[in-house]
Amino acid sequence: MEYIDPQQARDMPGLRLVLTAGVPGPWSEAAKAVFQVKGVDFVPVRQVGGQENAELRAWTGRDNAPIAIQGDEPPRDGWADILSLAERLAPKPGLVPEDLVLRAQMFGLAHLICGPGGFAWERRHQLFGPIMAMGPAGREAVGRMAGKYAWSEEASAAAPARVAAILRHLADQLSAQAERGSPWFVGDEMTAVDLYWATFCAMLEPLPEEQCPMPTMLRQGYLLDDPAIRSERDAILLDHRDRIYREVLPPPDF
Ligand SMILES: N[C@@H](CCC(=O)N[C@@H](CS)C(=O)NCC(=O)O)C(=O)O
Repeated sequence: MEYIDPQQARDMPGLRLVLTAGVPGPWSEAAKAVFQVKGVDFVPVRQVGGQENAELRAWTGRDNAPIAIQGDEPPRDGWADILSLAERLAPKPGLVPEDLVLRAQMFGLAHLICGPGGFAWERRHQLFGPIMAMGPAGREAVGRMAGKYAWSEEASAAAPARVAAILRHLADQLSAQAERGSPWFVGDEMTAVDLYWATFCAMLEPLPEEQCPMPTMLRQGYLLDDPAIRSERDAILLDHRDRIYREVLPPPDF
């Protein structure tokens, strides 16, 4: 992916998408996926994970990723706001169900994957635990992010049980759907939550190295290898991710 700097992107027209450069960050990959599926072009803008990102902050008032900036509109940095923007820019294919029961279900599941207290949020709390415990070197590496995302030792200790519960709920949902003959998380068509799971599944088990080369340290950190959390039920979650990357999404490019 060819990134441009915030300073340069600021005055460009159209959609600019700020992404964490050099890592397949699930939130960034998810935002990209939504626009890619809809065929909406964007200018990729560089965010450097865990750093100050002063130029970005001067432009958008934010320093993390993803952020979608359409023309002169206010920057959007939440997954749901980014999805709404994508739906407006390209209504087809729709990724948000018309049916209200399905829509509520879709946003609920997406929140369990992407939102505060969700799968990736809790995985991040878990992942930062041993790094913060390393002392000054660890704090140097992730201290800024730990502060930004409300990490604490308590949050880190509570995370495994929360991660496990969410994974079981997502697996239950896919199993129930399979029983009623649908290969999607909700209803009978692909929605945003299918893309979110495909991209966020990296924090359960990254895609194989051939498909998604990434630094070994990051791969080890993303992999959830706690036997108390892993379960044979993960297979349905991994299969779903694999199918989305086989049939819908290009391999991550970061
Ligand atoms: N606000 C986003 C969440 C974004 C987020 O958590 N971004 C993290 C991904 S680890 C990030 O940018 N981390 C790098 C940093 O903060 O520098 C949403 O609700 O969709």
